[in-house]
Amino acid sequence: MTSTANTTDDAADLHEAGRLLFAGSADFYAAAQTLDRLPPMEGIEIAFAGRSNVGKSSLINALTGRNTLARVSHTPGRTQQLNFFKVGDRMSLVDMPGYGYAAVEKAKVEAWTSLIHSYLKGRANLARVFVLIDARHGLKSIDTDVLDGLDKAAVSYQVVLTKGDALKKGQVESRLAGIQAALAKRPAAYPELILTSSRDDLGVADLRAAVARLLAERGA
Ligand SMILES: Nc1nc2c(ncn2[C@@H]2O[C@H](COP(=O)(O)OP(=O)(O)OP(=O)(O)O)[C@@H](O)[C@H]2O)c(=O)[nH]1
Ligand SMILES: [Mg+2]
Repeated sequence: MTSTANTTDDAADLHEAGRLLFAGSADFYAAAQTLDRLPPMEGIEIAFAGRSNVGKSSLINALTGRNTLARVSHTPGRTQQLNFFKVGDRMSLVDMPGYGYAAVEKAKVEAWTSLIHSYLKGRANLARVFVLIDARHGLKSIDTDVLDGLDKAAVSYQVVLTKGDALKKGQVESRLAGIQAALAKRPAAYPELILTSSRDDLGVADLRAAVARLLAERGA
C-alpha cells in the first residue's frame, strides 16, 4: 500500500470515529457565571471561544446535529456564561461567552474576561480551545489579543473559520493562506485550520474528525 493510501485510510477512519463520537447523546448539564460554579472536572473538555456572534453556539449545534442544544443569538452577546454540554460519556463541549461586544457594560466585560481567563488557565481537563474566527473578516486585533493570551498561558488551541458559506469562492484560498501564515509563528496553535459553515454543514465532519483525533491522542 502506498503512503497516500494509508493517509486516506487514516482520514476515513478519523471521520468515522468523529461521526460515531457525535452520534450519541448530547445534553446541557451545567452553566457557570462565576468560577465557583464550574462543574467538577470529568472527562475531557473542549471549549469554543470567539468574538460575539461568530457562530460558537451554532457550531456546537451543527457538531451534535441538534438545532436547539446551544442557544443561538438573534442579538450579539447572548451567551453570557460558560455552558457545558456532555457529549457521549467521555467529553464535554463548553460554549463560552463571546468577547468584543462593544455594547456590553464595562463591568460585565471585565467579569467575563476574568472568568474566561481563569477557566482557560486553570482547567486541567481542558484538551483544546477552538478559537472561532469569522471567515469573512479574518483575524481582528481582539482575536490576536486572545491568541496572545493562549500562547502565553500555553493553552492548546486551534483556529476554526465560521460562516464559510458567506465567503466567495475566490476568497477562500487567500483567507486560509493568510491565517495559516499568522498561526505558523504561534507556539500553542495547532497547525490545521478548518473552514466551516454551520448553515451548509461545511467542514463539520472535519471538525468532528479533529475532535476524534484529539481524544485518541489523549487516550480518552
Ligand atoms: N451565514 C451564516 N450565519 C451563521 C452561521 N453560523 C451562525 N450564523 C449566524 O450568526 C449569528 C450568531 O450565531 P451564534 O451561534 O449565536 O453565535 P455565538 O458566537 O454563539 O454568539 P454569542 O453567544 O452572542 O457570542 C446567528 O444569527 C446565526 O444564525 C453560518 O455558518 N453561516
Ligand atoms: Mg453563543
